[in-house]
Amino acid sequence: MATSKSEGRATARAGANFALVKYWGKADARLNVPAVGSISITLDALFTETEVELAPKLAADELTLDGKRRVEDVAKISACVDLLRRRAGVDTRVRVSSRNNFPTGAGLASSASGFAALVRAAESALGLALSARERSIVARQGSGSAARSVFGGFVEMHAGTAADGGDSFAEPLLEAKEWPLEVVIAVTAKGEKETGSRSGMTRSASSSPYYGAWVSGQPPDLEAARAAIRAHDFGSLADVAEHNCLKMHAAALAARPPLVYWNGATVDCLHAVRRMRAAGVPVFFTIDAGPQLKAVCAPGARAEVERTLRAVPGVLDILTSALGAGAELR
Ligand code: 2P0
Repeated sequence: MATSKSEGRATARAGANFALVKYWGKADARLNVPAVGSISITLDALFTETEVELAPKLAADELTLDGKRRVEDVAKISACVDLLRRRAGVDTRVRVSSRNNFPTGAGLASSASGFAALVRAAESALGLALSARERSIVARQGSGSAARSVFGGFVEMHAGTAADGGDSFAEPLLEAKEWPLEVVIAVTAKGEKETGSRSGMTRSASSSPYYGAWVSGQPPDLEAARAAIRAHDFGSLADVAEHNCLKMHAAALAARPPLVYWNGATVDCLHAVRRMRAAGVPVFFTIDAGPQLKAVCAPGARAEVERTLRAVPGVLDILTSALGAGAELR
């Protein structure tokens, strides 16, 4: 692959992230401003690598994802790159080639790592130099969770209140090496999920009787998670993360039509994690808009958690990861 030094071309890598206090719902769909703040961890083993090349002869942007042309996703990519083209004062089209080293669209945060890598590479290809905060604001407009993958370790996304979304960005809370938690992901289904996050959260906001309670309950959860991370208090982080995850799913389940992201193996894994923690293993679960269960482990607990989840019927695969860095040029 080309390096960032070639003119008009750059490659960046960004890790996937998942939230411990979740983003679910939008305050402004056009600017993609979330209705609630969120707190996430960025992973090092699941990442997207994206090359952006200026292509003055093209009439429209081109996107290749995992080796396949994705015409249907070009509009989203173009809208995000447009924000950077406008800053650079150019309208040159780009050729984007992106690769995930994990399944795309299966609830493993491919849009988060994807847009974070895209923004980092496109910025450089266009000869811009953004601050990390500006990068996070641009990435948010591609995908809300991507604002967090700009940074590594533990990250907080602020919903913000400004009408232009100027204070809706992520920032780092704690570096990965300061508290090296590990992650075990139980893959319980492969292939792209039925209802994406974007339509799922929109449906929850418009039809779930629990959506208002979800939004108003977020500030205390953010405060509890922030305090637990600051204190490296695993038990408190486990309590608030599981509570917040189940509240998000309660709001989604109560939407019309309902959003049931779990399968039987997801629920069996949830019980397995709860049993382990009751027996003294430092682990907790979280689940996003898909059927995969993510187990977050204190240092030293990963091997046992991996062994236990691998034995749950219906678990097709196990992925493991440490926490990683933010979006970087290659
Ligand atoms: C999260 N999720 O905080 C939550 C929990 C899914 C469940 O952020 O519409 O793909 O592109 O801003 O970023 C997924 O939402 O949504 C997500 P858009 P995105 O990780």
